[in-house]
Amino acid sequence: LPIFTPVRSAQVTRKTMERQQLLTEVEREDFLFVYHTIVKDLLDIPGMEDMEETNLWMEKMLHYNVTHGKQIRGQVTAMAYKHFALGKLTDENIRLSYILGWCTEILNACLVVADDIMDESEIRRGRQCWYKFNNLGLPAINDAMLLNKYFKHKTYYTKTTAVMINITYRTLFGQSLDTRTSQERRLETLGLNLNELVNVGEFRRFTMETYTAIVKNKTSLYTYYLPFALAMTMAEIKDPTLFQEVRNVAVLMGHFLQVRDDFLDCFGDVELTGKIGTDIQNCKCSWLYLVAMQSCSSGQKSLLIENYGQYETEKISAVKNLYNELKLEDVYHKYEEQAYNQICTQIQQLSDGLPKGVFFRMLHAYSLHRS
Ligand code: GPP
Ligand code: MG
Ligand code: MG
Ligand code: MG
Repeated sequence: LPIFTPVRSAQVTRKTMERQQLLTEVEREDFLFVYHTIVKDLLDIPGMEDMEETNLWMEKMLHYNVTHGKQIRGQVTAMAYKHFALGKLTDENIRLSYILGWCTEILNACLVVADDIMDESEIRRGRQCWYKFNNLGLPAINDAMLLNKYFKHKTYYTKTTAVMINITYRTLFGQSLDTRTSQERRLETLGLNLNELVNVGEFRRFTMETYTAIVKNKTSLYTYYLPFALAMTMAEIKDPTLFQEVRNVAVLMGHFLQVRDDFLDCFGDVELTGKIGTDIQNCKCSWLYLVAMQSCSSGQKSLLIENYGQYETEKISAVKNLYNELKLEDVYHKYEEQAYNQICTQIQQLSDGLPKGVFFRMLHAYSLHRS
């Protein structure tokens, strides 16, 4: 198994993060070159010559939101395709796999722009969140356009499109559960009941079970399953058990990533994560909160309930102080080590046809950043 160094917020430097690469430098240049050609295709639409200014605007919007991440999902799509393509690996197919990779990146850009609005965040990737000074643009529609333009005559067109739509759908559902769980908790502390207000079925409480459902849907599937599923679909892999194996390990890896994301929301260094946490004031069903509730005394529990989900600085600090008292940093590092080992074992046990090395590299590529 690869040697594991737990991620300690204070110890991780930019250098160690930059060492985690997926595609080689030359491949990354080609990957970026493909980005510029597809942006041109997306914006040079016949009959829209009168929209030149808006086209430039859209180009700027895409550049700001799509290219500034670590591009892990996109690169993994391309790497996984290389593994699965075998005899079908041509320059043209590599280029097409890069386009599919950019589809995952455009989807991610769309999701994080929306997520930052929902979470009232200020900073993403070390820069102002896009919504702070701008309208949204239409990134999701771009995926459909790209797939149609480049893949419409391919035998795998319908299936790749279905994978894209299906996973986007699951992510929206996960995000819906994420935001409603918070709203419901907030109202509960005010003595109100969202159930009665909007007349829908029973809401799910703040439990680890709810957390697992949120994370599987909002994070794991689009981050870890989608890139592999797209690559496998393009390579026309048919065996459903292979897709299921990838899905199972993706769910574990996504859970691990989101727990770390929740931990860093409170304990992370803004310089390294590129974002400022908002989970406490947003009343998020965060891993830290659930663990705190499980391990605190009844006095601490009332303090936590009184102060969680509110914007006053003193209340946020009260929650952070309690997290410190409960030594949640240590609890997290224990979890991290155990979960990491479990994931490594699962990857080792994958069928021989699956690219274990790509899974390991993806696992290590997310050291601090999530996007
Ligand atoms: C992240 O949770 C979840 C997503 C980025 C998926 C968003 C999906 C939508 C349908 C909008 P998070 O809010 O903890 O992430 P971060 O910490 O990066 O803001
Ligand atoms: Mg969110
Ligand atoms: Mg967020
Ligand atoms: Mg977060």
